[in-house]
Amino acid sequence: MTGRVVKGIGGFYYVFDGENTYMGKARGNLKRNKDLIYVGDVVDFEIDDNSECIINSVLRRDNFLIRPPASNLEMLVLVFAAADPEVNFPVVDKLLAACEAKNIDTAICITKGDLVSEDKLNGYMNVYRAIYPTVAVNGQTGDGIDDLVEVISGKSVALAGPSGVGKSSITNMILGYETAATGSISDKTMRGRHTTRHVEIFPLEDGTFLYDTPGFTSLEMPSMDEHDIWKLLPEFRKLAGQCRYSDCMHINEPECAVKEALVEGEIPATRYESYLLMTEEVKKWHK
Ligand SMILES: Nc1nc2c(ncn2[C@@H]2O[C@H](COP(=O)(O)OP(=O)(O)OP(=O)(O)O)[C@@H](O)[C@H]2O)c(=O)[nH]1
Ligand SMILES: [Mg+2]
Ligand SMILES: [Zn+2]
Repeated sequence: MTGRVVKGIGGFYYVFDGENTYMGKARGNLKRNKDLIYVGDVVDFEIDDNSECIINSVLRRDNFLIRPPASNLEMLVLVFAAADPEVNFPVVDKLLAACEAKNIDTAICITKGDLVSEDKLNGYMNVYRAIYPTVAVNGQTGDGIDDLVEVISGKSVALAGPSGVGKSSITNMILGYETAATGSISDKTMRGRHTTRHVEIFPLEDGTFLYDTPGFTSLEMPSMDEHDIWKLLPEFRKLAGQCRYSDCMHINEPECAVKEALVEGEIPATRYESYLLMTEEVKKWHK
């Protein structure tokens, strides 16, 4: 049988075959390396006498991220809050860069607009709206959720971002009445815990596979050439070839189109600062 791994906890996996979800384990040869199965993997499995699944092999893993740990993503929605917690742009921009490196489409979802002025919320939206689909959603009232659903509909899409920004609230909101049946979210509420500890995929009626993922506070840059980092920022990439030097890193060079765009306000200061931090971090790796 063929199915999709929708959850994995301590060596147990949940596999969804389009109709039912089976709990079980992976074959010994797969288990030896505990990172060998990702939530999101399409797997070949069989059912044993106890109605438990045994995963035989991974059939498809088009892509994967280490943080959040998930595979076969068509889109990642970077969720961050306008306040509580305060936005950490370097972390946001690093995850966006990681998706660029892996060719995973991204969208931006900003929550908790109710906690800040309209100007402040718009300021956050303006950092990203020129480069990625950008929506504002209230995870408590559901305002804006339709805009998000429009962006993600039919895709394998992960909600990812810092802890406490409202990823699970949004997941609940999109699931609607189905939420109770899924168990894990109501479990969490019953225990009074609000932190998601495992990636979980919720298959929706319209073919969307919605991944709720645990929050994180930091991210490491992948090992890569420092000269290539600017290519992971779409608004920098757009200016390729317009600097005086063809190998311009957009830091200290004269007649740099990126720095001109920064001065003009076409490139947001936070994005440029994130770029400098990413470059510094990668340089440190190489020392
Ligand atoms: N004021 C306000 N609160 C919100 C909004 N969205 C979510 N919250 C609240 O923020 C808190 C955290 O929400 P969660 O959905 O658990 O956040 P999460 O991103 O899943 O967090 P982790 O699982 O730890 O990564 C909850 O108390 C929510 O009710 C919003 O738009 N406005
Ligand atoms: Mg959560
Ligand atoms: Zn330049």
